[in-house]
Amino acid sequence: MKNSYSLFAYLPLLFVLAGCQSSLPSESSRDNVSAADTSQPDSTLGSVALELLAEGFTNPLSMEQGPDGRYYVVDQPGVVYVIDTAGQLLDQPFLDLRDEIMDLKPAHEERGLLGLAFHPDYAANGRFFVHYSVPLRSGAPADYSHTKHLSEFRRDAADPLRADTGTERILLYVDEPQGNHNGGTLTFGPDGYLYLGLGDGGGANDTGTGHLADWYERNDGGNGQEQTQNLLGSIIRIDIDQGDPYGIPADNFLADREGVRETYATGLRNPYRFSFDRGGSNALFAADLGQDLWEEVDIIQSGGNYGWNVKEGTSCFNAASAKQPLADCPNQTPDGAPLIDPIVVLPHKDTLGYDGYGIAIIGGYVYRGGQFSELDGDYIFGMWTQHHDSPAGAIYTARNSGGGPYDVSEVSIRNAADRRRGRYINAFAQDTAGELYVLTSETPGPSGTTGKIYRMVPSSNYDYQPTEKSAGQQGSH
Ligand SMILES: [Ca+2]
Ligand SMILES: [Ca+2]
Ligand SMILES: [Ca+2]
Repeated sequence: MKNSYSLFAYLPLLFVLAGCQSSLPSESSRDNVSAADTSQPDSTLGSVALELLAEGFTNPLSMEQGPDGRYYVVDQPGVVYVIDTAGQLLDQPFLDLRDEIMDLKPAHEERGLLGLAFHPDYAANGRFFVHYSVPLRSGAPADYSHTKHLSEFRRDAADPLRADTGTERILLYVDEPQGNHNGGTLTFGPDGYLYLGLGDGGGANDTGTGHLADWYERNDGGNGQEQTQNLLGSIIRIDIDQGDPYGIPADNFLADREGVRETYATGLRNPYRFSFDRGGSNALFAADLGQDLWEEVDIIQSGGNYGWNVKEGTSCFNAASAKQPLADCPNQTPDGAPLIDPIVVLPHKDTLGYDGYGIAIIGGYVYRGGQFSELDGDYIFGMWTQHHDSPAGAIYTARNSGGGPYDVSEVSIRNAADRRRGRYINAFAQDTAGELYVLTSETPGPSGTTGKIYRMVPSSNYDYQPTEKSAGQQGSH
């Protein structure tokens, strides 16, 4: 994840704040973004408390409930832990890749073990997939940072609570120019294909070492837009039931373009967490981390282009001076592909006079569980924190109000006098019943043992607090 340096080194000023209604600034309002709608939501979303599921992790980044009912927790340093159906965290890890994973920095680190996905038929075939960071492989450009593996493993034949590390099959190597923007999510879609999010290569502005030129000459760089030479800046999709080492779905939009055939959607900066709606039309919701000004949520369509580094949110990104957007920019590629705007755009605290939301948007899930009927169909997501050096993650809902930007409200967490204090929100998880979990730590990097996982449960003393901002309030920064 974590938003290590990308978010930090490059968004250091963005912290943030509270929920309220989000509003996408239009192109015409860009020069006066503080006029965007920050009115308060009229909302009583339900009562939410956080109930501790398990603790003692370092920096939990994802959790999957297996077909056996157990929870499998991905801890960034390289371990997958098991929580049994009684809620007991088992001593024996399911998988331990710490010897393979590169040395991680104790703070602000986006590398490590980043994602886990069970094959849809895992109960029968024991196949699962992970995505993790290793030292730069031989043959990669010498000035690059590291290499990532997308690997398949199998469950141990004799002990179903342990992986057989001898079964590793590396399906894909991704050489990363910089240490940040590693994406991370690995998940199966309703189509049975495996999806993986890849960042733009890191650094800042989508420029510098390893950032290729694209069609948009006004901004340097452009792995997000470049679609011929590497997979960076994309969500990819592969068929792990065909081919060697995998097959390419015939309708991948670049399926005939050697070298980038895996591409499913492009124009992304760092799609760290994304998920499919298990209901509705099974839409793919991805939170794409912003740089200095805007965080966003996109609904990802096959072949879609989400704008980076032409746009950050709906703003015209300026790679030469990232905090000063350009006055105008294209809304489509030269081939006529539209640059698709987000469904949610949230400002950083210091963004152009806004009283913003936070550092690093954390993608979650469309709520389809049974505990909070009023949240059914809402997209639940978070902000990692508001200030880089202090844990203050927040949870939000985005509701489709019928076309246009979704309405965003903050979920007030009761049981703790610490509604937005004390936790970095690293990720969310969803169990097989559709209920949601929040994965947290109290330090910004992969060190210590403050990692905790909470289940979102109803609270009897719920008190919804929509926002700390008032309409029209402006930052003084
Ligand atoms: Ca360019
Ligand atoms: Ca690309
Ligand atoms: Ca975008």
